[in-house]
Amino acid sequence: MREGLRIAIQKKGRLADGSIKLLEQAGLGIFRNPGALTCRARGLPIELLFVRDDDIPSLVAKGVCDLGIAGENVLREEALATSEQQNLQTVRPLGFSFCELKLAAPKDGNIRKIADLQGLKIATSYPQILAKYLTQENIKAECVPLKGAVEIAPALELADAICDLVSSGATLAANGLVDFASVMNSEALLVRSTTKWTPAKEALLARLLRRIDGVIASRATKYIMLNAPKDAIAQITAILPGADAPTIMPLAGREDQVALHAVCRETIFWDTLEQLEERGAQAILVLPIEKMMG
Ligand code: PRT
Ligand code: ZN
Repeated sequence: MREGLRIAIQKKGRLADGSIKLLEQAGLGIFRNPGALTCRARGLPIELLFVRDDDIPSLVAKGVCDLGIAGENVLREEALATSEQQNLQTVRPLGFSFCELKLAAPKDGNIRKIADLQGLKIATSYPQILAKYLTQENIKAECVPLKGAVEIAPALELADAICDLVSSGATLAANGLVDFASVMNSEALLVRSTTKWTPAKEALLARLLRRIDGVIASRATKYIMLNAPKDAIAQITAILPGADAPTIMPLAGREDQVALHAVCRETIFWDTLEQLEERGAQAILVLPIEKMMG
C-alpha cells in the first residue's frame, strides 16, 4: 500500500493555478516538468497527478488517488450520474474558482422566469444537476447535453435557454443572454476517498489540512497598523473588522497619540479605512499575512 498521499489536480484550466498555489503555500515544493503527468512534491511525501477535472471524482472514488481538488459543480454532476461517488467525501471548501450555475435565455426573447421553461429545450454541460433542479421546480423541459460552447446554443436554435457556469457574466452578455435563475453556487473542494487509510496516511492528511486551513485563514486576514489619538482608541478598535485585542504602543514625542497594531480576520474595505481616518487615525498601513497557525 502507498504510504504517501496521491492528489489529483487539474492539469490545465480554471482550477489548475489555484490548486498549485494553495499546495505551494501549504509548503509543497512543486517542480513540474513540462508535459509530465505526475510530480513528486518536495517537503512532504505527496505525489501529484495532473488530469482533466472531469476525471478527478472517479480517480478519487476508485482510490487511484487519495485526494482530489475539483469544482463542486463537477463533483455534484458525477455524484448524480454514478453510484461510485459514495466512496468520496468532501474534506474542505477551498475558497477559489467561485462560480454559479445559472439559467439564461436570449435578452430579446420572452423567457424571464423558471415557469417560462415549461416544454422548452435547455442546453447544458450539467444534465444531471439540471434535471434534478427542473423536477424540484415542477418543470418539464428537454435537456440538450453539450460539452462546450453552451452559450451559442440559442443562436444556433439548438435550444431555447441554457444552463451554464457564470463568473463575471461577460460570456452571457457577449452572447446576448441574460440570467434569470441560479441553480447552484460552486467553488473548488478538496475531496478524499473513503477507503480505509493507514494511520500514517491519516496523520499526513491531518498535517496537510492544518497547513491548508492556515493558508485559507491568512487570505482574508490582514495586519493593520495605524497611529491614533489616545482618546479615540475605543472607537477605532470597534470598527476594525474581526480584530482581536489590538496592541497599543506609545509614540516617541507624541503624548496624545499611540500606535495601534491589530490582526483583522475579515476583509478590510476602503470604507473602513475612510471611517478610521474620520476618527483621527493616521499613517494607516494594511499588510498581508503570509502564514498563520494557532
Ligand atoms: O480540460 P478540463 O476538462 O480539465 O477543463 P474544463 O475546460 O472542463 O474546465 P475549466 O478549466 O474551464 O473549469 C474548471 C472549473 O472551474 C469548473 O468546473 C468550475 O468549477 C470552475 N469555474 C469557475 C468555471 C468558471 N469559473 C467559468 N467561468 N468554469 C467554467 N467557466 C466558463 C463558463 O462555462 C463560461 O463558458 O467561463 C465562461 C463564463 O465566464 P464569465 O466570466 O464570462 O462569466
Ligand atoms: Zn472538464
